[in-house]
Amino acid sequence: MPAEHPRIHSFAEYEETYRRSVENPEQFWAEMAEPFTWRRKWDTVLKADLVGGHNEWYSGAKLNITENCLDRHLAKRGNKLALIWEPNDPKTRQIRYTYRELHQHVCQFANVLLNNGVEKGDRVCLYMPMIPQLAIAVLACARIGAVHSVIFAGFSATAIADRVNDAQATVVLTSDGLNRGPKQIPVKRVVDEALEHCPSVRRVIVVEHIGWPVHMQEGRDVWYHEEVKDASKSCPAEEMDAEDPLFVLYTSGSTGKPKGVVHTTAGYMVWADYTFRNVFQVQENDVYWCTADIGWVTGHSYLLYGPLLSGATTLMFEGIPTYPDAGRFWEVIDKHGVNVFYTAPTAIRSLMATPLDNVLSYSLDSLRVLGTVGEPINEEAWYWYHQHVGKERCPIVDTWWQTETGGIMISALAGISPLKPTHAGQPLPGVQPVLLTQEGKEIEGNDEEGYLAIKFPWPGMIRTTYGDHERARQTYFGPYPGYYFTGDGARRDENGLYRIIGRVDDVINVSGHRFGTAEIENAINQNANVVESAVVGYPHDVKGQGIYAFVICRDGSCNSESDKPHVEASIIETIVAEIGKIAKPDKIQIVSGLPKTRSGKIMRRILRKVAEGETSNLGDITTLLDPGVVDEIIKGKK
Ligand code: 6R9
Repeated sequence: MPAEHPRIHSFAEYEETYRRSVENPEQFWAEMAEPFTWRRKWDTVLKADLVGGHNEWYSGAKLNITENCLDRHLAKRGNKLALIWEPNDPKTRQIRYTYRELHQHVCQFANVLLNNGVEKGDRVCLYMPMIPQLAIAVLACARIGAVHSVIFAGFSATAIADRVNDAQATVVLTSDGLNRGPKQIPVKRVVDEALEHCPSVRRVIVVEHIGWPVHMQEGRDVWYHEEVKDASKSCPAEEMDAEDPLFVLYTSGSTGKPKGVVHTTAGYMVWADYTFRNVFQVQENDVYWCTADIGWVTGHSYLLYGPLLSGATTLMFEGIPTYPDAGRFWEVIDKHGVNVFYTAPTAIRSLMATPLDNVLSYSLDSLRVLGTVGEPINEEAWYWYHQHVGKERCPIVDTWWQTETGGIMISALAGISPLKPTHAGQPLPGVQPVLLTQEGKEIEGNDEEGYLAIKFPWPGMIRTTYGDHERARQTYFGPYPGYYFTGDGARRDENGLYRIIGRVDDVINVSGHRFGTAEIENAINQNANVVESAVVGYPHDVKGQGIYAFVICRDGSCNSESDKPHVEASIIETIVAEIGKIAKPDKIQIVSGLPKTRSGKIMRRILRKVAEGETSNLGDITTLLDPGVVDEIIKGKK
């Protein structure tokens, strides 16, 4: 019988635990790691390097994360539900797997991967709808030591190709199509288009999901159901080093090209489990639901790994919050008796905008804990969530973290810590946040604002960016040597609670999804009509931030007002092809020039103010090469 993991039960215990975790981190994290299944224990708990970014946790240990997600639970929880799948269409069949069944499915697909020549260390890309096979495949990769790289199924063929090529993946898993509310999308076709440019891929495994006809390329493509049919339901887990990569997940930064954030095995495991148990305080018989897609980090850590490591029952939802109507989330909560619910502020805001009856017609009696993630939650949305969903009895944990942090960093512990709307709260044990001045000086005391950085390693931290460590070093450890730099600005209130204000770099957060302004500009500049563009974020009621693009057109391509709609539509088409629909700008303004300094730098500060509608206070514009363009831009504001 596995030892049970300790959990924090009271605020006094939190304070004591936090103190211990900071005073003696190595001893603390050794204790927290103890109850897992290890093939071999570590030699060293931590090798820290916040300058070069070469941090290691539990070096020398051997393990397999799936033995900890699955095998470890079989004796006690073999017949407990591990995964509940709720389909897009509420009238179609749900699927439920016990821990024992999930274990068998994972082993079976692990054997399929092995039969198809996948070896330890190979990269496997997954471009899939939110269906059980995606969860199974992620775990199957981990079972055999292949590195999974899930690509959100809204990305375009070009974006897939970029990621597959960067990771040099040999195998891709996809499906015939996907359901998204009332729509069906031919996923395999998108993959086919991408793979024309991906010479490393030699096998595509296709799940039959919506029954659409697909083209199967001879010698490359095989059907999931055919491969699985005769595969054995047992598969010994590959023995992995603590620091062997577990997955790569691409995320946007302030430069043009998305980076492959690499997480490794042992530290990520300990972190996902520790943060899940303590933040959400999930109880043995709870049903837990995280609405994130597995294509994002939240789906990795809090739909799959965290809950399964803790032996919880996790719900996976294929659909969208507004199908068949805007009461779907609440209907699913009542139907499955969901106790803990974790979603994004953008979803809350979009549902708030629909008639209140959508939520009031459900009991929501089962709910005990609510959570949010991905972006700052505004006060109005917080109170609506608290009142109408949580019926003023459920604590809301506002969890701040990033793809790079692997798991939650700053958050209340449900039912334990004080709550303050719009504040993420206090750091979890092991997390040592600081506020820095722009020059990198630590700001002491409370009631202060600054750049959020972390001054000590934690087990779930990013290890590198795939294939290019220098990029990770420069991005995260370069700006302030000795600190991990988050890219976020934050405020510490008079009681030491953190409030995340937003990005301080050129990253826009649209509905909780990150985009680099340079990434969108690169896409726009692919359009034949475009000479140059500049993209900024602006406040948006539902999405948090909207995308505002200022575009200069080539001579002759946009001569009159009547040309504009056509050019704008063509720019949108280019962005959808280069990145995907999720990066569609909300506003495009065609301009004849951009505000630039004499050295040729675009002054985004000015464009941001214009986009925000704050044109009365543009600050100093005398350093501009041509201050005249500013007037024109203000006049043409959308
Ligand atoms: C988990 C995730 C990370 C960025 C992060 C910050 C923003 C996330 C937040 C939040 C305010 C919260 N962010 N959680 N801002 N309050 N509770 O979202 O990862 O996609 O990498 O985004 O999201 O700006 O830097 P990722």
